[in-house]
Amino acid sequence: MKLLIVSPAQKQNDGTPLRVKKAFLIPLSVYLLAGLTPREWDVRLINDYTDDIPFDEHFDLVGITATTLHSARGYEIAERFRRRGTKVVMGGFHPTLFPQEAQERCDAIVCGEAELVWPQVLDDALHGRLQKVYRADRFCDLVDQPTPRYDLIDQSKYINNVFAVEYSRGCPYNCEYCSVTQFYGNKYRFRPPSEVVRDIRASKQRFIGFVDDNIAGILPKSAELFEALIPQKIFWMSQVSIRLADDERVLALSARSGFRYAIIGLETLDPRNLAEVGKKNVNHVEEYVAKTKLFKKHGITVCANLMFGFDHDTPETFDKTYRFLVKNRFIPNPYIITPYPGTRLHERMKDAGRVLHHDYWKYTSYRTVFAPKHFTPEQLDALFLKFYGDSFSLGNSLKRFFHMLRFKFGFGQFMTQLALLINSLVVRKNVKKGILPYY
Ligand code: B12
Ligand code: SF4
Repeated sequence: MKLLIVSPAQKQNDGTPLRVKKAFLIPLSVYLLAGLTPREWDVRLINDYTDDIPFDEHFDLVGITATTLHSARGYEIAERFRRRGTKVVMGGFHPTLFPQEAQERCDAIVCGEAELVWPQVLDDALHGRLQKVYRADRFCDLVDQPTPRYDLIDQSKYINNVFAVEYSRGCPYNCEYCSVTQFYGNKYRFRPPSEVVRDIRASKQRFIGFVDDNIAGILPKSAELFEALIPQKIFWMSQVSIRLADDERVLALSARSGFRYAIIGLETLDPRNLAEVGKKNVNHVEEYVAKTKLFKKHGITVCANLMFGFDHDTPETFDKTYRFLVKNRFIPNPYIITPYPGTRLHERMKDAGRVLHHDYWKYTSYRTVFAPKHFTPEQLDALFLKFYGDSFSLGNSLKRFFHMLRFKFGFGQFMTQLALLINSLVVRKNVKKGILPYY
């Protein structure tokens, strides 16, 4: 029995899928799905960004993972396989949060996590009785997870050999624009640290990228993981909330366990925006500088996730944020706020007639898809791109490189900063070309 699992690429402006020699990060879902598949299946994994899709080969089942941005390309792939009679199942955030559309374009969809339903899907496919919708009736308990099939990764296809590993699922917060709590509900779950360590060892890598939304949502649980990571002598990165700095002991522990790159959702410098999107219980603007300094003090580089286009943003917001960013030497990760289907933001925008279109392949978070309050969509796009380009100027990238070396100097720190500098140069090139900086 032959199974193909595909992670689709984003589409470019001309509608064709983006092709690159090397992608940034390894998509964990496909490797985990392969790990969940019984060994009697012959599994082939394709990252559409870097690999050609074997449309002419025979497969007993094709699985496609899709977030909203990737859904249109996912449907194209589904259609090509279905035309030759191959059954296609789609899973992931988009079919879960917007099942109507995916149901029409695939033979089956999986709503929610694969763990509890995937064996059934495979068995049904084998016996020719695939159902239209599979929905897990509860969340899995994240214990006894199989190791993702890291052995199937072709490292030559990635810019960074940062292997994706997961500790937690979900988030204790529920911001208006975010799909995470819609997908995972209010449950914030953790894997046993021993199983995380098992996966890290299986990856045989020293650079690990946790794909958690917030690796420090409950500090004592984070501390358990960090303790277990210390003997592994790895370097790692993750998204994390600024609240990790509330307990410097745990923050220091994270640094000892190899935490080198923290992606923190600062989002905005305007507290009114935070209130509007339900994030004021997580972020307090007046403490951004002091709290992030604590991260740096422990040798952790801070990448600031920022969003533009909130209802209180004006053109001046870009200048103010740029000055703040340069002064504090944060690596920026800017987005335009985007009403992804299934989120509360989408409902609010739709009710107000502010959603401009439903071409989801354009929902990149790098272009405006709704009517902003104090900009025209074109103006917001233009200011955003200028902000992006300016933030990643060569001068700013070099300043950030030297800045962190002042906080802590050592071989590990030097190599981290060098890798970040190289990444910055690639991002800069991508933004200039008008394509998504990360994929
Ligand atoms: C890591 C990550 C990234 C990384 C890595 C991407 C990569 N190559 O994998 C980077 C930083 C590059 C990234 C970028 C972006 N991301 Co991102 N990312 C994530 C994050 C934090 C984790 C993804 C992950 O690996 N999870 C672990 C795996 C195991 O979970 P999973 O993929 O959901 O798979 C499970 C189920 O969904 C299901 N499943 C999934 N696929 C399939 C397929 C089949 C056949 C079946 C049966 C089941 C199944 O089973 C799996 C196991 O239970 C998620 C948030 C999240 N918690 O998922 C956001 C998330 C997916 N990203 C999001 C977005 C919007 C983006 C960006 C567009 C920009 C942005 N605003 O961040 C870009 C697009 C990049 C691009 N060009 O492709 C949104 C998507 C929203 C939506 N509704 O589509 C999310 C949900 C974040 C959010 N807060 O809303 N991202
Ligand atoms: S804190 Fe982050 S992951 Fe959690 S709901 Fe808000 S945006 Fe989503």
